[in-house]
Amino acid sequence: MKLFTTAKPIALAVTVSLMALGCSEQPTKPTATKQDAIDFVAEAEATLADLSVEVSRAEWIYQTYITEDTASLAADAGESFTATTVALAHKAAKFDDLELPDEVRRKLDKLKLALVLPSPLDKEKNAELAKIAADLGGMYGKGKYITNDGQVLSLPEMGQIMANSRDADELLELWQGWRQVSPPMRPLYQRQVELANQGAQGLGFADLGQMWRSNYDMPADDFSTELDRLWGQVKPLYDALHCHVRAELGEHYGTDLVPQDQPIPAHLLGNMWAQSWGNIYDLVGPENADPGFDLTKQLAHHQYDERDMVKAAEGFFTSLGFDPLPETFWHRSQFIQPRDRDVVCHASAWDLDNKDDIRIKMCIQRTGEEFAVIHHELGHNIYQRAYKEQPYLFQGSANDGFHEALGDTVALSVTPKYLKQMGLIEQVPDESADLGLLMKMALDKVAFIPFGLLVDQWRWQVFSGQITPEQYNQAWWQLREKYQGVKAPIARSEADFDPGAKYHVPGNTPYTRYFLAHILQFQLHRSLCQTAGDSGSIHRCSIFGSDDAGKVLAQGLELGASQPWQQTLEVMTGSKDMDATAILDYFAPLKVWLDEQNQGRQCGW
Ligand code: X8Z
Ligand code: ZN
Repeated sequence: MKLFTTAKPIALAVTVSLMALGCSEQPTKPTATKQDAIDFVAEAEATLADLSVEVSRAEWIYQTYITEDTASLAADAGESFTATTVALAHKAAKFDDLELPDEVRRKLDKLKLALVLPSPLDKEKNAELAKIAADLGGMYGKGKYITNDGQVLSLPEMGQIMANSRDADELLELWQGWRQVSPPMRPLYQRQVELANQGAQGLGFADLGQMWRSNYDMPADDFSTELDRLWGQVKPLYDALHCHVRAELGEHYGTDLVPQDQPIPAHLLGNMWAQSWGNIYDLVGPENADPGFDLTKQLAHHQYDERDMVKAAEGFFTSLGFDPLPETFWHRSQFIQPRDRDVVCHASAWDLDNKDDIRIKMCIQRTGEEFAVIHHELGHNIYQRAYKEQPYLFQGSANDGFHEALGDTVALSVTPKYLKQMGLIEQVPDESADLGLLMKMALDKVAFIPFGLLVDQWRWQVFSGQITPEQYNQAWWQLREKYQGVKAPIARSEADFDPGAKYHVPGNTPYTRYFLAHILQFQLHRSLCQTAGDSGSIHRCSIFGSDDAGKVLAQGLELGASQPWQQTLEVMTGSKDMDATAILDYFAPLKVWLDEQNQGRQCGW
């Protein structure tokens, strides 16, 4: 493994060539050359590649074994990685006015945007930020709730109860219980915002939100406009789904609990965050269109354990021509929640050495929902391996929405036809069940879209100061109501910090990527189905076993972040624009049905 003496030779290289310019009496600001920039980028990439391996290892150990010691090691590794990256990003500014080859310019831009939480150029503040980030992650990971009758529940256990219970009191208790995890995060979060904003400003951004929005190969403001456009395309479908779901919940729980002219109480939607609603299918699905199988039950019936579920998902990717996962994946991944220690259960996919040491970390539940999450995570690993030959600064997805979309795109092909091929169900349901299947999918995917949008609407406003710390919680609920039409089931106050009860806030993972992924996955699915030669309706198509679809996918994935995402999207779909018409096509039959059902109902909130 190469070891570079980091910043020093880089600075020297620049200075030497500047002196060679030999300005006489009037010492002018020395200028860097194109070759300096090329050398600088090469060294920066080598340095960061090495450091990133250390940081990943420390983070992996921390997240799979949370203790004070591992927290400290993770914070130390994060601290040095951030310090080095920030120093390099500042140095990159030297080349701002130089005309450079596109590849070098793109790498310099990527370097400036490499950190989610940039620290100021100050040793103490950098250490403080690294510690806060590690602590916040640990607070979430260690979170548990002791029920009124004394049971100690982990988050996955609470998730299972939220999915299956139809007892409003029990749901409320867990909803409220889990949210006790986050009030202690509030002062840390506030300080973290201050520090990371200073870091972003040091790099020339107005605030951290503007920095996050600048990573989409278009001006940050245009990106916001693009999000509004895409949401505008989907909103009528979401509104129709919301109207129907609220009406059915009103039938089940009574209209006192679910008033028909107000947002839906957040504890009744089958999910801790009311972000996807597939678990309440039994309450809202159409009559006479039942798909006739329940994947969770089928997995149990066929005695699939966690590893079998991962193997099956791997099989989908290999059917497209991707290599099997390496042996180390099976030894080093975490599939099952360890009982003897705290871990971060939230699913994630890792690439420890920027080459072949890919892994997932999950606390897999044996459910259909988790089967989809496994495909999602393997999608990350397959993507990581596909771009591993790219230079370090291009080892990433076209934009972060693509990374989140790949596994989901594949999972859209987990159709009944495919499940039958796999031997997981005995019979493909009749076409009359399509409406039921579409409803289940809409509850998972369409319901998610406004949530996918609002998390960063909140964060961006927090970063810009438009939302002050005194308004953190109320602003969160205003956005939840505005976008999702979902409300807190009990009064909340600024003693609460409900955004902190969602993994990605203490975990500092940008969230707009999931909004994009929910648009992109349908767009990719529609186009790959055409490539695979499936001319039937898009919701029945499966690309399983299609070499042609696999080749197109691989072609796009291998490009990594080496070119603007618009060009990669064109390689994969023939279009340069993100477009929500595919999701509308997919759900068109359901939309007709929803509109019929909603006739005479009062919609909106
Ligand atoms: O966090 C995730 C993945 C890991 S990248 C499991 N997702 C978001 C969430 O759970 O909130 C996938 C969908 C949205
Ligand atoms: Zn993901």
